[in-house]
Amino acid sequence: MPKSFGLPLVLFSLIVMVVCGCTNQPSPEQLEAWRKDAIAHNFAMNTLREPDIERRNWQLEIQGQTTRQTPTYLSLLELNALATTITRTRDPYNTNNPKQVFNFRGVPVSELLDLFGVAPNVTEVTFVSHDAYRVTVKIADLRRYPLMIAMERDREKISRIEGGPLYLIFPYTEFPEIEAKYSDRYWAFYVTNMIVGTEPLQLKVSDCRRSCPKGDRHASRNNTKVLTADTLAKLPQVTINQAVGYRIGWPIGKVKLHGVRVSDALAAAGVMLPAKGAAIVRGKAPIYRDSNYPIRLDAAEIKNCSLMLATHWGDDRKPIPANMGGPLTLALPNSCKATSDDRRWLSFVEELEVGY
Ligand SMILES: Nc1nc2c(c(=O)[nH]1)N[C@H]1C(S)=C(S)[C@@H](COP(=O)(O)O)O[C@H]1N2
Ligand SMILES: [Mo]
Repeated sequence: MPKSFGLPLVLFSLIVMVVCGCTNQPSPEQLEAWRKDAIAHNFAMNTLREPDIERRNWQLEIQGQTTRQTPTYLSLLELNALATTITRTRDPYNTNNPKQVFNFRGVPVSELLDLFGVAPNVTEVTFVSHDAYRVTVKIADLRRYPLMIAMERDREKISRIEGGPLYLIFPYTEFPEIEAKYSDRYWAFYVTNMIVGTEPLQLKVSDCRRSCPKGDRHASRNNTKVLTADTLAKLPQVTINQAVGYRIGWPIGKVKLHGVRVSDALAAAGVMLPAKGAAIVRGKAPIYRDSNYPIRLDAAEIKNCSLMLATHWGDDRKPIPANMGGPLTLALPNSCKATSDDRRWLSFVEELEVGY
C-alpha cells in the first residue's frame, strides 16, 4: 500500500516545470497547496482500499451548541482533508519509550470549532469514544493549545489497538504545562463524537413492534416520536437519592437525580409496551448502539421498579451537562433489582425502541 505520494508528487511537479522550461518558481503557498492536495489524495486512495469496514465507515459526529448546521458527520476522508497540521509530542501510552516524540497529523479541535461555530456562553467541549469513554476540555484551552484529533502518527494510520482511527492528543512536549490540567486519562482513544457545550434535551421513542430499520441510525423513521424538553417537564417528576453507577465524572456517595419514569415517557409517546416486550435504550456511544448486544429493559422491570430517565441532578436541580453524560441519562433506582448488565447506568440517552 502506498504510504504517501506527497513528496514524490511535489518533486514530480517541480521536474515537469523544469523540463518544460517554466521560469516561474512555485510559491511556498503553491507548494503547500500541492502538499495538502497530495496528502488528501493519498488518504482518499487508502480509505477506498481500506479493508477494515468499521474504519471505512468511521465518522466523527459534531453536535451540541454550535452555530452552524448540526449534527454533522465528518467521514475519515473529510477529516483527512482538514488534517493538515502536524503536532510533535510524546505519547503517554507509548510505554516502551515514553520520551519518544512523534509527528501526529490531525485536525486541531480549534479548527473544528471555527468551522462549526460555538454558541455564546459555551465553555466546554466533550468528546465521546466508541467505548463510551468521555473527556471534557475547556474551550479556552482548545483556543490556546493545539489539541487535536489525530489520524496519523509518524505517517502511519493509528490502528484500533493504538487508539485509532481518531485519537485525541495533547501537545505535552511543546506545552508541558497542559499536562497539569489534562493528565494521561484525557488522551481519548477511538473518538466518535464531539459535543460543543450540551445538546438540547429530547428523547426519541420508536415503535418497533412491527419492524424498525436496522443499520442507519440517521435515517428518519415514521414510527419515531420526539419528546421535547417541554413534554418531558410536563410528565410526573420523580426524584431518587442514592449512589449512582455512571462511569465517569459524578460525585461519590448519594446524589439526587430528578427525572421521569421510563413508563411515563413511553405513554407520552403513545407507545404501549407489550407485557412480555422490552424497550431497548440507545445511547450515543457506538457500543450502546450495537444491535447484537442491546441494552434491554423488560416490561415488568419498567413497570415495577420505576426505571427512570434523569434530566436534572443535585439539590438545586441543575440540568445534567455533557461533561456528566447529559442532558439525559438512564438511572436504576435501588428498587430495581440489579442485573449483571452494568451498562444500564447509561449516559447520553438518545432513544427508546419498543418491541422485541
Ligand atoms: N476511548 C478510551 N480512551 C481512554 C480510556 C478508555 O477507557 N477509553 N481510558 C483512559 C485512561 S484512564 C487510561 S489509563 C488509558 C488506558 O489505556 P490502556 O487501555 O492502554 O491501558 O486510556 C485513556 N483513554
Ligand atoms: Mo487511567
